Amino acid sequence: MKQNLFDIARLFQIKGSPDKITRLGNGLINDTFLVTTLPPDAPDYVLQKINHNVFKDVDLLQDNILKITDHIRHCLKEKDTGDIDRRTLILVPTSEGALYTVKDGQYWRMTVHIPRSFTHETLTPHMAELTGQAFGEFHALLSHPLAPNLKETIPNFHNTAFRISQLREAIQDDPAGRAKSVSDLSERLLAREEEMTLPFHLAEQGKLPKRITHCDTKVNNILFDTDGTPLCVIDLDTTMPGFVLSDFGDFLRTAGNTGAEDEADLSKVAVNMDIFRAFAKGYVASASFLTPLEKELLPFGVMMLTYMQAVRFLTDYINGDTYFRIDEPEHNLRRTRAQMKLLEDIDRCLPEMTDFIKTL
Ligand code: GN1
Ligand code: MG
Repeated sequence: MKQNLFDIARLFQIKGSPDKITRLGNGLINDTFLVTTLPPDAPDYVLQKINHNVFKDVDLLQDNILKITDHIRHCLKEKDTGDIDRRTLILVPTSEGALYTVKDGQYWRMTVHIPRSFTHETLTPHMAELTGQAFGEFHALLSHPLAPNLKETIPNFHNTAFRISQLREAIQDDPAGRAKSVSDLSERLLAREEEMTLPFHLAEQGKLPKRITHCDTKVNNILFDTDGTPLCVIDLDTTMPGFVLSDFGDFLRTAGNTGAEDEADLSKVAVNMDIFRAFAKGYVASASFLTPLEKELLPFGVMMLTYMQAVRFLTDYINGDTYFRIDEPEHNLRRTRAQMKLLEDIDRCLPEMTDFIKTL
């Protein structure tokens, strides 16, 4: 495998020669590796095996990412922000000039590793406020009149009704014979269908706009500088039309949880209101485009994204773990329980979140 990775890395236009290749990050979909190179002053790279089962149209995927990063780079140049090469991803083409390569049926791509950048699983309130600002700016850049037109890399990705229909289908087909053992969980989730599809009805009535959103704003999908300031939004695979409440919610589902996404000890899982307030303050301050309804629905987003993630983890458990990477046999069930515990606490905190948003 190792030798193989070196061969794959050499298919791309890299400077220096690959020295070490190690696993990077903890994404649940793609396999990511850090390629360090020699001589030491040559750039390092991030090599990724794209999950082709999840991303069916890799041309579209890579084309979207190129459009997004080109647009962000262009805007940052205009604003004269400086340090541009650390503020947006740079795709590395193959020696044939392609944005990805296929070897033995596997899809691979590469980006330049951003020097002195780090991911964090937990943030201080100050970091959360700066991250809120950073996501507000990210949305603003992609709401810009010159922003690219992006197509959906995964159709219905954050469509709650679609995710619920996938859960129903899994229960019906029950391919792993697990549906009955988790019927208490699925019943609790299915009972909230109406409530959780609200934004889609508002959009149908023309009341809620779709904008370009990231659709995977987990706290570990943003890179921070050595001093803890946000540098660059990464994992752009699902950047596509959506509701801003999705991105707001998905960030707080992860950074605003006092426990881990897959926490086994449910007593550790709760809403961290300090992180909620800090992130909301930063986000609302920089997301100058928000309509009053979009702003009002931000706390709803925290609830909806946590709900949808519980539905998706439970669906995958019932289907026999075919979608998310698992590290142990009952991992998706553990994740489901942790998300459902968080959802309970979000229900409790929702009035407080709503009141706070009104003060901004
Ligand atoms: C996946 O790839 P990663 O780990 O950043 C998933 C997200 C989920 C997340 C849950 C394409 O994100 O939608 O919210 O896991 N990405 C895809 O941790 O399904
Ligand atoms: Mg990721």
